[in-house]
Amino acid sequence: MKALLSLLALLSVGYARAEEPLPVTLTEVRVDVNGDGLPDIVSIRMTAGRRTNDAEPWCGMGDKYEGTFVVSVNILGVETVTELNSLYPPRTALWFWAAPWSLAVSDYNHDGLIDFNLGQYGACQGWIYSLFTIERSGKVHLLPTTGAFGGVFNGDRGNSSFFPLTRRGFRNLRFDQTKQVYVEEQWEWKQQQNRFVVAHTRHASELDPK
Ligand SMILES: [Ca+2]
Ligand SMILES: [Ca+2]
Repeated sequence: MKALLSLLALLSVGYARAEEPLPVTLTEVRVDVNGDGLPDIVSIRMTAGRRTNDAEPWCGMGDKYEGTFVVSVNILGVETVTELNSLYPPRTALWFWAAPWSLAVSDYNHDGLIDFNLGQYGACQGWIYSLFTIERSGKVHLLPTTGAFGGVFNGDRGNSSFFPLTRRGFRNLRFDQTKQVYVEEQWEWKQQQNRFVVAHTRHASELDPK
């Protein structure tokens, strides 16, 4: 009996769990989006797809949601929904870790509108974070960068990462595989180019792994 249970447990790994009713809310944050002083609700939801425990041995293995996602912005009971997948460069699918997480909301480009970021697998050394902004109406747009896949490569490997703000943008830490050092990047928003660019870099040699 014990052997049978072990076999069943083994077989269940890598298969979709029991279906959860859609949409599934992955995370939700209260933040004032339209500047009226009242908190609004920003949610990330999966509208189609599955929850799966990926047992393949790679840096993206684990319990995750994979499929089609939206961001919902609820302002005084009025909901605006923006599809997320189409805001990304073409990919096979988006996925997010199933474990509880917080959406990193901040004003990364200092224009007074709330922004947030979402991470997707980049490499074992980090995830690629795309930045998005929320109009006062609740509509969401991508804030492109000059980085890989129009995002920011960061040593974090979570669904969303809090980038420390700087005077003109935000700070990011990534691992340079070629030079085997951590690099600190200062990202700034360039209005004329309509994207974030790296304004300064610094090798964070004191953080070199030894
Ligand atoms: Ca509000
Ligand atoms: Ca902003």
